[in-house]
Amino acid sequence: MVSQDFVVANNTSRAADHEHDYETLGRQLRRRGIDIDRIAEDVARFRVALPSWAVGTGGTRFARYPGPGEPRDVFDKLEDCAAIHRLTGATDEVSLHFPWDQPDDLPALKARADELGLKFAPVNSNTFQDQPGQEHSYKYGSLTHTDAAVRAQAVAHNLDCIRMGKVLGSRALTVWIGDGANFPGQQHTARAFERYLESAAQIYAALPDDWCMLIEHKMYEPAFYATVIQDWGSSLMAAQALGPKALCLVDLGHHAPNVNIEMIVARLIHAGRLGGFHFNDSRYGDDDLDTGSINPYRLFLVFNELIDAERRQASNPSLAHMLDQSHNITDPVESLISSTIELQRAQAQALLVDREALAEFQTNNDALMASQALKAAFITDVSPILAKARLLNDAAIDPLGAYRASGYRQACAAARPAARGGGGGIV
Ligand code: PSV
Ligand code: MN
Repeated sequence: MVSQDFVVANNTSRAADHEHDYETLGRQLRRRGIDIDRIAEDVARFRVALPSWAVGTGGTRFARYPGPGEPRDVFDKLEDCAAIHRLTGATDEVSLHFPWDQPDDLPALKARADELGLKFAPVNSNTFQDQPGQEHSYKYGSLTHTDAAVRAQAVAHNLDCIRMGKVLGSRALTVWIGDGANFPGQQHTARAFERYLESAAQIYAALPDDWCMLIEHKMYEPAFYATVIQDWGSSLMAAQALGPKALCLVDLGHHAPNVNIEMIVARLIHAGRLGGFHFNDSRYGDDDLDTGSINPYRLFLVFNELIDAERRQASNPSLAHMLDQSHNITDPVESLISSTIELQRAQAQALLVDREALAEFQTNNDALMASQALKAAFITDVSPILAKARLLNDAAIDPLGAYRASGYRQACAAARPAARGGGGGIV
């Protein structure tokens, strides 16, 4: 564990420079009519859930290169998440994936999370893989399979996820299915969607009153010709057919290249059905790269829509922010820290947008100045605000620097002997 005393000591040597930078930026922003403290307080309230599966080294179909001190089970994963939260102050929630994270003793897992100051975000079901001893295979689908017995098994797994999530204090179930077809004609397109709705309705009926169901769409992979819930249109149609507790989850990597994701966000908010995000970044497809590492402007534009909706008091349920990345060549803890910072950066930049000026430029069809209004916010170096927000949460001024100085990874390497070798896939 990275101790609080360590964080405080690490901050001491950086405090004077931070104060100076924060004051300088504060003066600049005051000239733009912005109160820096209010922005820092808003950023300090930002939270994003860590995906349990991302604290282990990821992999591709070709290889996996395990790193030292990888978590061996869900309890180790919680420790890594707690270390990340101690440094960022923004990640006190963990999103579990069942059955990957299924412990023998759920109350013990809950107790450990309480001890570490962690809560449980939406739980994720997995019907895209067969599990040992499972009666029916998901090779040709799960919730949309042509065989009713397979569908029933997939529904039962989702109900089990809800049961486990209730014990852990989670409040939502994320459902992503890999169901689809690799060949034209393989699947009856319309019937497969009807079967999805029928299965999903059984899951929906089992949701506790204060839960919601997050429907995650994905354009392709593992199905390469057509996926049943392939886009936000299918996701929204399903959510609207199921009922008000069904919401759409946007994973940034699940779209065709160049798709305007911020526009999708705006439309889902209009429908009151945006449920949350799986944040990551990509260049080609579902690359699962670190958030903000490829296209930070797009991330900013997504947050711009969120802040705009907040200001308009658009009636959309509160959002579940989650990371969903695969760390193939970096220390996963470092990637998750840096991704959290990038999310807060995008949020801070979006908070700086002069919305009154922007509205006027839009009304007057002044395209150039409207785009400049966004750019002005985006190019502001908000790093001192992010550091201040972390200080408000008793976290680190420089989380990555502090992490490297803490020797956490080396301690994990000693305490967690390698449990497995290479091979594809995620932990
Ligand atoms: C699928 O690509 C996905 O985005 C879903 O959220 C899964 O639950 C997750 O990645 C892990 O495979
Ligand atoms: Mn995802």
